[in-house]
Amino acid sequence: MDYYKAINKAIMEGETRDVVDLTREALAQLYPPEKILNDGLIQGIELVAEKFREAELLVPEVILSTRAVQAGLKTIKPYLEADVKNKQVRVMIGTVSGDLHDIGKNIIKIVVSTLGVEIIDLGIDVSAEKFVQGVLKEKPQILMMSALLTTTINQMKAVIQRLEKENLRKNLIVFVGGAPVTEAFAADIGADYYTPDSSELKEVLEKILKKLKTA
Ligand code: B12
Repeated sequence: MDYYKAINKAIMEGETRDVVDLTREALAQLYPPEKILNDGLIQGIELVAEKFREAELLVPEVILSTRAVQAGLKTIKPYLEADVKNKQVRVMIGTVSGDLHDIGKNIIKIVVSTLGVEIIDLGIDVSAEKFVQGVLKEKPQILMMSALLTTTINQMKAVIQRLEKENLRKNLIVFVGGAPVTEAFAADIGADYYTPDSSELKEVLEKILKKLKTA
């Protein structure tokens, strides 16, 4: 049985129970957790995104697929926990104000957690004020913002401007991402890094963590 394809299919059909069962079975049969995440879960929701774009799936179906993939992510998470320890590094993450999309953010969160850092998740629809208060309170070294709507990506700029105003920007490394975000946009709003997906993010972050450790 091709577990990856079976997980893809179960996500597309919005079958939460099947996604969880197939993920557990694949884990029990010692399929690599990273491959289950990438080729099973991420690939599955990307296929849903494609079908939604082509109007082959409707919002209620997408919501079922969202539930299914989130349950799969929850199942796989403990198997991706880090063996390296970078607990002295704190990463804060959130989806910007007006935006409720969190599948990508949650994937990023899981991948980042495999590097052993501490993660503080502010959730979805996070206002600039809430980001600023979060940074003040938790003092993360890294801030990650996600946005999926062309109408909400400008919130990232608003957050960066607020951080600058409060004098919190200088010692903070800011990552931005999400489907409508581009390298040029990230540079334009004054973010430090943009990566299109989680695998590239992991590489960039590994380098940053090394630097932070020696600093
Ligand atoms: C699932 C989905 C929903 C779900 C969200 C459920 C949830 N809990 O997230 C529901 C049904 C609720 C929804 C609602 C809406 N959605 Co919607 N949605 C999608 C859909 C189909 C998939 C998004 C997704 O999860 N992709 C899979 C994940 C894995 O990919 P990702 O999020 O891009 O994340 C990856 C990268 O971008 C990156 N990344 C993400 N964040 C970050 C952060 C950092 C720091 C980094 C480095 C990287 C990074 O890494 C991730 C992993 O590889 C997209 C279609 C699409 N093609 O993207 C539309 C889409 C984003 N939605 C859209 C719209 C318009 C809406 C609605 C306004 C209503 C509607 N008409 O559908 C509402 C808005 C609600 C709101 N206020 O936010 C549009 C946006 C258009 C635009 N140009 O702005 C899209 C593109 C669909 C379309 N073509 O019309 N949506």
